Amino acid sequence: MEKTYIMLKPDAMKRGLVGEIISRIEKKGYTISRIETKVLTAEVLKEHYAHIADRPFFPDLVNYMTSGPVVAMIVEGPDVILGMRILMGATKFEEATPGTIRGDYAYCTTENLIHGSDSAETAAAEIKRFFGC
Ligand code: IDP
Ligand code: MG
Repeated sequence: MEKTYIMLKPDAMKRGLVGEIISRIEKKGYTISRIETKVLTAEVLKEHYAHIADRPFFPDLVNYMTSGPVVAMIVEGPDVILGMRILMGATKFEEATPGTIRGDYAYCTTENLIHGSDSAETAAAEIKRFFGC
């Protein structure tokens, strides 16, 4: 069984969409094996988002991601890494199709509600970073 790291971003909490998003994950048939709210630091975000730390939008991303608590999860299921990326929808809001979480609820690219690991390597590293296992 594969595992991935999923994080509901601060806008999901502020907009009252946590239940709706978790419900979609459950209805898909995946199992949430760990779940915790966390307040992230700029330091951990520099590590988590190292691949985009030099982009002009990075300071706005850190402000947004530290603006309130996130819901951190380990989600399990067959091919769950790819399956969750499909359920989430594309990064850019204008490319996220209706029926996906971002396509239905995100109206800009920075505040796009949900994070999901994009490969087996990042899933393992992110689960270790946020859950220490
Ligand atoms: P992902 O979350 O779909 O894996 P990444 O490229 O890893 O996308 O980017 C991480 C996060 O950085 C995105 O989810 C989004 O919040 C933000 N982001 C990415 N690209 C842009 C952009 O072009 N403008 C503004 N924010 C962006
Ligand atoms: Mg990513």
